[in-house]
Order: sequence, then structure tokens, then C-alpha cells
Amino acid sequence: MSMNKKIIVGIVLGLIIVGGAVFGVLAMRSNKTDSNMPMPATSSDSNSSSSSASGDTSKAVEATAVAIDNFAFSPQVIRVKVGQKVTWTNKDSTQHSIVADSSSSDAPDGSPISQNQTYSFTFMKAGTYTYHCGIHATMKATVIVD
Ligand SMILES: [Cu+2]
Repeated sequence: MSMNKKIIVGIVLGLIIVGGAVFGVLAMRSNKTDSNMPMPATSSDSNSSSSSASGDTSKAVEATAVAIDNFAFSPQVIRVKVGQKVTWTNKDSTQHSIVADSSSSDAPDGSPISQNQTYSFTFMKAGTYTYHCGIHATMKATVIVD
């Protein structure tokens, strides 16, 4: 390789290194401005999935069977007709019970049931009956009777 070629190669390499450094600085700067851009988007959907403990009554399911599974009533909100019998089946190894929030002869007030046992109650009066587990107060659900 001649002297001139070595100089040219050196200049070219030098330009590549300097150019790379400048490009790198510019890239870092643009990354910094980019990282500031998405900030407003993160605070947009904070309250998208809020539901009350007893369930959204608009999600009522026409059903007369309710499973108690993994410390939850499912479906959480059911809709039945006056005179229909609702049966709860406990799928958990833990005991649960079905107790109306407002004590009344028209509303269920069951004794604890063990795994695979059932409890039934016939609703004879229209109304919205919120209930809970007598053992685990955080387990809540609703029966709408009409
Ligand atoms: Cu329970």
C-alpha cells in the first residue's frame, strides 16, 4: 500500500469515526426527545375497569344456577322470575354461605355449605337482592327478581 493510500484510508476512517460520534450524539438527543413524547398517553385509561363489589347489574345473566368458585359467586349478577328457585353449588374446598345483605323472609339466609353441596332458595317477591357469603364478607353478588 502506498503512502498516499494510507493517508486516504486514514482520513476516511477518521471521517467515519467523527461522523459516527456526531451521529451517535444526535441519536441520543433524538432518543431523549422521543422518550418525553409518550408521557401524556400514560394517564389516559386509569378508570377503565371499575366495578362495584356486588357486580354491575347491567351484566345480569338469566340463570338459576350459581357456582361458588375460588371465593366468588359466578355469575355474579343473575336475573330470575318471581317463583323461580336459585341453586348455589359450592365448588371450593372451603365452606361458604348465601346470606342476603338485608335480612328478610323473602331473601336467602343459608347455613354454610361444604364442597359440592348445594343451597337453594325460591324467590317469591320481585326485587334486587344483594347477598354475600356469611363467612367471607368480601364475597358479594346479586339476584334480580322480576
Ligand atoms: Cu365464603
